[in-house]
Amino acid sequence: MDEKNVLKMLGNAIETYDSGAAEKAAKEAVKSKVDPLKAIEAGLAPAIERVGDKFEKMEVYLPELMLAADAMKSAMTVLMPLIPKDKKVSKATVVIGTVQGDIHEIGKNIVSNMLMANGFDVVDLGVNVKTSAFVDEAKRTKAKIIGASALMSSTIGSQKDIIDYLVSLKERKKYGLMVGGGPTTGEWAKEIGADGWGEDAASTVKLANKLSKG
Ligand code: B12
Repeated sequence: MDEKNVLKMLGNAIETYDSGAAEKAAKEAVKSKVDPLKAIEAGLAPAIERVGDKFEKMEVYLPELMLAADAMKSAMTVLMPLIPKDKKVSKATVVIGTVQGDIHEIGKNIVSNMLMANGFDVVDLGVNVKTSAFVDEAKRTKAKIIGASALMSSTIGSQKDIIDYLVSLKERKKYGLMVGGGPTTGEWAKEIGADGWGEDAASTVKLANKLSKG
């Protein structure tokens, strides 16, 4: 199957909330040699965002959103392990997680995988991570970079909390802080004093490369 049709098949599976079809489409992507990251970012991600838009307009409800997320996971289970891991010496350790009060993990997981694939050691704290846990774990693992994901306007403030906490400990300069997730922007990152914003997995890798050198 050509790439365009594979991407369409992936998107359709998400928009019809069909986990079985999503897994099948992901296997088709592998068979057709579509780059796994492209399959995720150009096939699956735009589709789940379209479902999110329908949810916002109340054209679909939470159960559909959850089924779409499940379908996304089924496809990602096939695709994620195929992102090749870079076995070179670790560039730096990155502590990453989704902030307190927020359980969205799909984007954070994509970013984690891409960082690993590009030679970073990643400590993924999961979702609903306390502000202090980001910092404690960064200290424990001697991380150079902290990454905080937030998907809701009600939780992006926790990204600033991490920075304020580091400032209060007089440890702000020890870490490069990068933020990302749906409602965040480059302006937001600047406003809260973060060291950068990652719009997607590829730009996050570039940003992490820069921060690991700084
Ligand atoms: C899937 C989804 C869910 C799933 C999550 C499943 C899971 N395991 O993650 C479920 C169904 C559980 C869910 C629940 C809820 N959701 Co929801 N959800 C979404 C949806 C549709 C897609 C999010 C997603 O995965 N996008 C795809 C990924 C690939 O994109 P991404 O996360 O932005 O990540 C990319 C970049 O941002 C960046 N990035 C991400 N993280 C990081 C981190 C760093 C450090 C960096 C540098 C970069 C980076 O790289 C990623 C790869 O490209 C969005 C809609 C949307 N348009 O975002 C709503 C959305 C985020 N949800 C929303 C809401 C309201 C909720 C609920 C409150 C609903 C409810 N009434 O219960 C709950 C939240 C519960 C909670 N406490 O967290 C709203 C938030 C509104 C707002 N602005 O505040 C949205 C925007 C939907 C909407 N339009 O109304 N949701």
